[in-house]
Amino acid sequence: MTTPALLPLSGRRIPTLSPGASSFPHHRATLRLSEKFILLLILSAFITLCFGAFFFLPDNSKHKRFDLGLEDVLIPHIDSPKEGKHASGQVVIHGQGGHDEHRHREEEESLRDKIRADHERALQEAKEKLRKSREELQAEIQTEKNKVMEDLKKKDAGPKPLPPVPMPKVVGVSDGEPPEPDAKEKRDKIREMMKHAWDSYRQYGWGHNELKPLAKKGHSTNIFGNSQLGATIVDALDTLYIMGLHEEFKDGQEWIEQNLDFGVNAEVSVFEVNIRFIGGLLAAYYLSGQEVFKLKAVQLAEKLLPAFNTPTGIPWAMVNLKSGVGRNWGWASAGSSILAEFGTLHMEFVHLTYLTGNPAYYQKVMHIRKLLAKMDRPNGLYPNYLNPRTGRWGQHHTSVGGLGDSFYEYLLKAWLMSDKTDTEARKTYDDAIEAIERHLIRKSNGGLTFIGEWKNGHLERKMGHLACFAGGMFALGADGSPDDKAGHYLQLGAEIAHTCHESYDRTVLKLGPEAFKFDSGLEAVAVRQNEKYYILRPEVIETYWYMWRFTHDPKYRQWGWEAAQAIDKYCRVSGGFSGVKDVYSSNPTYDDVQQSFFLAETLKYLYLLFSSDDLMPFESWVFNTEAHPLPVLHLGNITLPGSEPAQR
Ligand code: DMJ
Repeated sequence: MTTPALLPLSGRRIPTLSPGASSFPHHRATLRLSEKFILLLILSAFITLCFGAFFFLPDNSKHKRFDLGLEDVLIPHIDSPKEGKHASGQVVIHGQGGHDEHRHREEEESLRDKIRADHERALQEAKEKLRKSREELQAEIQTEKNKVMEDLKKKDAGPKPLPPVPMPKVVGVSDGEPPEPDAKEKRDKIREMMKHAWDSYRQYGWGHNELKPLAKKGHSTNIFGNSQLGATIVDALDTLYIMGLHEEFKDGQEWIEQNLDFGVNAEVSVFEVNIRFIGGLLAAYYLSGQEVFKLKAVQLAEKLLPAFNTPTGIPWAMVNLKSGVGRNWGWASAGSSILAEFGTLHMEFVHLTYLTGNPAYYQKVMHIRKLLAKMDRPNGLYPNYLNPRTGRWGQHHTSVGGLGDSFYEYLLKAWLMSDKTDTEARKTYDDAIEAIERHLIRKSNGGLTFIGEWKNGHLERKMGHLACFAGGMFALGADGSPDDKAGHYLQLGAEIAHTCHESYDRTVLKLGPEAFKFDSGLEAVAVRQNEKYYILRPEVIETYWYMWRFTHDPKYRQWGWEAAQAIDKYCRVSGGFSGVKDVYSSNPTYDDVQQSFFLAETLKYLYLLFSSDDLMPFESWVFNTEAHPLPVLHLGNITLPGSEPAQR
């Protein structure tokens, strides 16, 4: 019998199997690689089964009596300390009486029969497979392929349709035109700044995450991984909506409908993606009622869930949107997750459960809260680092600025967003703030109240721009604070606002530095070169807005206007707005980045500062940490799936 060396298959030529090497009836059949692979699989399954049979035998002591020639392998050696326990077990078995002997023999018999039967069945199955014709095998492969295609299609079709849920009462989405002509004029100017930022991004960076306003091209940072997810579009949507820039909003919506795809191979920051994308999409949904935003938010949220697959349930800082593999920042204390990152998910995740009926989101964030509640807190403070593998704190650093900030903010806002029913969140916030006041908040020699940073039992007399948001937080939390301390917290908010304003006022550009000191005769000024930059951050203006809403003291509008003018004067370029590297220099250089939060937060807070209070009132809306408004959920009337007490 001659066997052609090669037969053409699908345009490729591959060698045949040697006929003498197998019981394959169609000796001359040529096998494709996939078929060979199946055969190999079958054979290896068969071999595995043979070996597996031995390994699954119930007790080592019984194996000894099998005439399989494997005693030496299966019976532990007496001199092995790890296996000494098994050896002593053997002695006990050998010491049994005749009845036991008989029983053992029977068991062995039946076990041997079982193995024999298994072998025969496997052999039979293997033979049947091998007997199949090439066509049959091809048909099987095709069926498998079809199944895979079907699964893929199902995946592409996106999540199952979401259950209908009542839209929370959306009030205060009004024009908010202020009665004062001066405020109206200023508000128009802020809207014009937003137009310039948006149009520049539209022209030069469309679809990229951010914009390089000097180079006039797209920009991105590692928080978005290697992706083009249009972060600026998503972050800016609700600001556009609130400002009545509806054409621009529609443009953004269209881009999202046609281009926003989260199945990309990009390792993103769970925190940043949550606050900017999920927060932004949810806010756009609640404001406009357009389903696409809700669907996209849910699709993205599903991609973030694998980040919670850690030994403790404390999520990784980063997750790959495609593979679901998570990890932490290399710089974070011995592989730790960060308080302000895993502690800033609650608002969005509660809304996700509300909108999808899927309890997973709510349960994930409640698990984090419960875990934290059980932990010891040095001096009542929450350290910024927590190891997701061990569940232990990393370095004992505490801060209300970067790494800690929005954890405290979300405790307060969880309570507000639940229509003040989540009293556990409120209590946790109150306790945390009490410890912060005791250990971190001080008055400088010049009478400026500041929030320092706690580092291993030592207070660093330095405050970050990021910590300036806390003025607004204290004011927002004043009502409802324990021991009738509402006045105290409103005052504390005012003092922080004043200090942060000083940090702006003591610079050449009237823009605040990234961090400022209260040490060695210094008051609210930056010392190190790498702390002198301003990157279009919102926190100081955010505090002005909250203070304005609670006090209507005109100085807050005045301070906000000073900041707006400085931004327009020193950060505006023909291609958008840029951060500056040194606020103490009259001739600053640009960092050439238009941050997405400039459109999401800085300009939105400025606009609201010059609007009337009936636009987005606090009774109905709570702003997430990226200034995306989410409606208050009247949880007195709603039960979130997963929040019900466990059934007995
Ligand atoms: C924003 O992305 C959010 O406010 C976050 O909580 C921290 N700060 C940046 C802007 O400064």
